[in-house]
Amino acid sequence: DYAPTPDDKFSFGLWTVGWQGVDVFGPASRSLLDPVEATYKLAELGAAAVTFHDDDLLPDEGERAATLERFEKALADTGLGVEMVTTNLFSHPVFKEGALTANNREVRRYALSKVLRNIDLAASLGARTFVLWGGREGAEHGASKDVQAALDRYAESLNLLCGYVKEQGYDLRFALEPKPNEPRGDILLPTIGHALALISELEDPSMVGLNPEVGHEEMAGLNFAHGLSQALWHDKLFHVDLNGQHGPRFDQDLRFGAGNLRGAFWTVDALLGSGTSKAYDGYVHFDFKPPRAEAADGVWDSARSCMRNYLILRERVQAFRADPDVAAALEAAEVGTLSTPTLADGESLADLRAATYDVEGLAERSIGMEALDQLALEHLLGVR
Ligand code: 3MF
Ligand code: MG
Ligand code: MG
Ligand code: MG
Repeated sequence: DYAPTPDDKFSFGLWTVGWQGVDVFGPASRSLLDPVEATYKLAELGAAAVTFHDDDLLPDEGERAATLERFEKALADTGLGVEMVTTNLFSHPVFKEGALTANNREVRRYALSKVLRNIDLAASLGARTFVLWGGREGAEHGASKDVQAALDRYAESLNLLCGYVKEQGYDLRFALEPKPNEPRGDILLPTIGHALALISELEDPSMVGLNPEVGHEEMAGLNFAHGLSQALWHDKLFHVDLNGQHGPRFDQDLRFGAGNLRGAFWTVDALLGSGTSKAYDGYVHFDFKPPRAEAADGVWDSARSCMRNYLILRERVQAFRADPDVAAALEAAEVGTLSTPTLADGESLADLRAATYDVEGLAERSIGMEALDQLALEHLLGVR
């Protein structure tokens, strides 16, 4: 019956169900949801963990200790964990022109101090992943940002943060979350590929990976499942933000399964290791926004559906991968053959050049990929 259990490792950002519907054209449409109440409710729905930005849980400095105490009681009462913590470096106007890569040095120092404080909090709550989404790290104007200097500062910050985590002996890794635009006109590290490239330039690349989000890649017209597979190939899929998106437009943050449903099928397939490859074994984290039009009941319907849709899609994907007709179609499409090295053991490039190739025959060969894709579609539609 697609009922989630803690073994499914579903996790929710407290900011998701807590979103009050404030958008560019109007104020809140829903009243404030107490994050501690939300924690109890998410446990009741079947989640295994929650995540939060400092400002989601602890917006009020004066009530910090009391709120943390209530929150830790909720975790103890429900058995929920805190698997990831992140810092809000985008809402306060102090970050209007960037945080870790702001032109203004005082802003950069303040941003770093805010992250350090929350790393301590993350470690004290047992979180193993610290996500950094640089929503304000970017520009609207050409000359306003020296991109290479900004990347120097991004790398500097990450190196300092990794050094701090090691010095403290925390069991914590960083996950960068790419996004192409919104709120800035152009955000730095716009895609999975850009973020991977930056990580390879760090002092200790092993401590930094990715937190890719469905909608962020699809806003740029990219194939999310391919992005996940490449991140897995680099051993960099530290975390994931699942949601839904209808093609290139504003960041919709639909519930998982809404929007690009075929993309969602391949997303689950990629997370499960696409049949034979490296799989993701972290938390299945949802970063969505219950639509502004919904009232409180709709918020919980939306959260419930994220998990239900994941479980339905997981069942469809597993049925697809277990189907003997699919195995035959994969073989006809030579999918498995791609795992064979192009140059054989002991063979030289001279051998390869000296060989003869039936170019016309190869050009005319059948590839059978429409048949394979139709099988996937029929599994997705539930008719097989
Ligand atoms: C914005 C996002 C962010 C990040 C979050 C975690 C508010 O589009 O996706 O959610 O996921 O800041 O770092
Ligand atoms: Mg997002
Ligand atoms: Mg989004
Ligand atoms: Mg996100």
